[in-house]
Amino acid sequence: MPTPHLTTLFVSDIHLHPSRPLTARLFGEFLAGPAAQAGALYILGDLFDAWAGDDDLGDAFNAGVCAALKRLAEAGRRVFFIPGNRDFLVADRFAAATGATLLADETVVDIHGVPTLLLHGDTLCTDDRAYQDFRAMVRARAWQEEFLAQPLAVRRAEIASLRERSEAGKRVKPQALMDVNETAVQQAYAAHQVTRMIHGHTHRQARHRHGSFERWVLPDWDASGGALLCDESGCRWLAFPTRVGAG
Ligand code: LP5
Ligand code: MN
Repeated sequence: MPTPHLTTLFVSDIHLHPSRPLTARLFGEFLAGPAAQAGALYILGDLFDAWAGDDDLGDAFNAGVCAALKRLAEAGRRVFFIPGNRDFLVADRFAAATGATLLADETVVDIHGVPTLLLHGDTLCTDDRAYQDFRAMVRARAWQEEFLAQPLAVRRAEIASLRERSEAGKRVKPQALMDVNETAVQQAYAAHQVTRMIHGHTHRQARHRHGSFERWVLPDWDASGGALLCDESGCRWLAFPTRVGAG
């Protein structure tokens, strides 16, 4: 058994949405169970299916998720959030509602003695030029100010259309194009001077090892969910007993 409060948990790609109540329930159970036993929880992006801006907190489903995170933070667990490509519009009101500390896209954290690069993972997928061009556009401050100036309903409709377009695109984009680019991975290790990184986004759960380098890819929660648990002795997968299925 890991020592309570001396463990660190990592999750990503939970894609919470009211249409997937079983995933939301599993996440609630995860917060009340394993996360409540850990010292810290890092959410590495795509907690939500999509986040239209912090006025999305007015939505009862979103508010419920944020309140559950806040309970964890108020119980003394540190909660950290790195934005994903679905929820990079989270800002100060989200941080206040959850008690989470927002971290930069690529952040190095000392995880039980090992400097570890934490990131969503989309920046490593450099072969997907259409996505990287799109990312550069929507991550620009001016674009975001213009987008957020629109009514919430308009933003939600645009996002719904974009989500459909994204899912259709993923059905025809070659699988290799949507995975990480190995050169980008090596550059990230070098730029941040680390030998370990943890990310999500590709939904290809794995532990990749190259010599002394280690890259953990977190699972998404669309099928079964899961988390990575790290402590003094290293990292290992935390699987969940129940499958989410299509829920
Ligand atoms: O998210 P996922 O896993 O399906 O796919 C990603 C990439 N897709 C995206 C788009 C998101 O899914 C949509 C949700 C965004 C919510 C953020 C809110 C603010 C933005 C709102 C803008 C209107 O990130 C997908 C990758 C895939 O990962 C694998 O890595 O391939 O990339 C794309 O789908 C991008 C397309 O290839 C290019 C799209 C160009 C669209 C330009 C028009 C934008 C305006 C549309 C308004 C209706
Ligand atoms: Mn993602």
